Amino acid sequence: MAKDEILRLLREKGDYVSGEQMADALGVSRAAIWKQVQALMRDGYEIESHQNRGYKLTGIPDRLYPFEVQYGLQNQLIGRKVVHFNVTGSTNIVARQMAERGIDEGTVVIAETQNRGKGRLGRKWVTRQGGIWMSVVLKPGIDPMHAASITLMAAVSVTKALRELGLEAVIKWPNDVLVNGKKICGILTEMSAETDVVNFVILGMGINVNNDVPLDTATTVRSELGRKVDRLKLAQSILEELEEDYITLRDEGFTPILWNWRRYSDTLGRPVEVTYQGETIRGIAQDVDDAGSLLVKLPDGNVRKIVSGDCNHLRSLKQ
Ligand code: BT5
Repeated sequence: MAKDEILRLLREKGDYVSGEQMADALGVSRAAIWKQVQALMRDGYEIESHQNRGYKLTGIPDRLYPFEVQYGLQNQLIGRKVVHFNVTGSTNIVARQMAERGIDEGTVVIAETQNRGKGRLGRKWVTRQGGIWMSVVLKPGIDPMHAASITLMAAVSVTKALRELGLEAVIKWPNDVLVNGKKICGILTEMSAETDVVNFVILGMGINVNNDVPLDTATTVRSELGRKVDRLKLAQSILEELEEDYITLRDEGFTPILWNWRRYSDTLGRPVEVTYQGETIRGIAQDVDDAGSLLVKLPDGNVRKIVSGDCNHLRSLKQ
């Protein structure tokens, strides 16, 4: 796209580039360049124009535009296509519709805000400007029984990216990343499957970054670090961790991911209360198996396998 090409030229030069130079490089007229420069300015880019010297990029908007997300991203697969919305209902729904129409694996759908952000089981996800709300289309070719491993993998990737910022991020089974006991990220994995094979997985991730979140149980990167962070860099770092973990999962299976998951888990070894299909059990979270299910040791010594559910960490089993 001409707009992206202009942006690339301005970025690479880091100084004034004349309209004529850009027009020659892109094989279009100078008037066409000016039109695209104006479009970029409407998108929030700050561009100085000087009669003789041309155009200079002086400011980038705080938006997760596809060009910005892809610029400098080290990935081959995840993020090779990025779709951006200022507002949408839910990035998971948009990504699903695209996947149904056969969009490539690795496509990332990002929204600045969502007005129907989804949690699991019909719950709402609060989405305000300043967070990272994105969904990735994956085609892992795994057994539907193993789809939970994608959720656990993403929790590992997000945790690693948050730790690079200096946060003590930990994982709460199955789909939460916590900092100081509060939820900083939630993951929603949805799939389309036949009996024995997954057609595609939509991996939705919501990360509270510079946004407000009106919940006592939640926190944000900004409030934990006491400063705003570069949302774009964090989004790129999450996508890079995700690519590494996804390739490991595809090539070597879930075991190496599980090792990292155990390392960052805040759930294992703890007394927990797990609600699963209307039933609530208490016990000690013993381990996670190779399908991502939680193994809970009950007070009578039996071990229950929980495929999915809600998990609360308890101080003690008598709590
Ligand atoms: C989740 O569900 O944690 C999955 C959240 C996935 C959100 C992403 S954003 C991009 C993509 N598009 C979507 O529409 N969704 C995905 P669950 O475990 O059911 O947790 C939901 C609960 O978390 C809610 O009932 C609230 O208590 C709490 N919650 C809601 N918004 C939150 C937020 N922004 N931060 C932390 N906690 C939140």
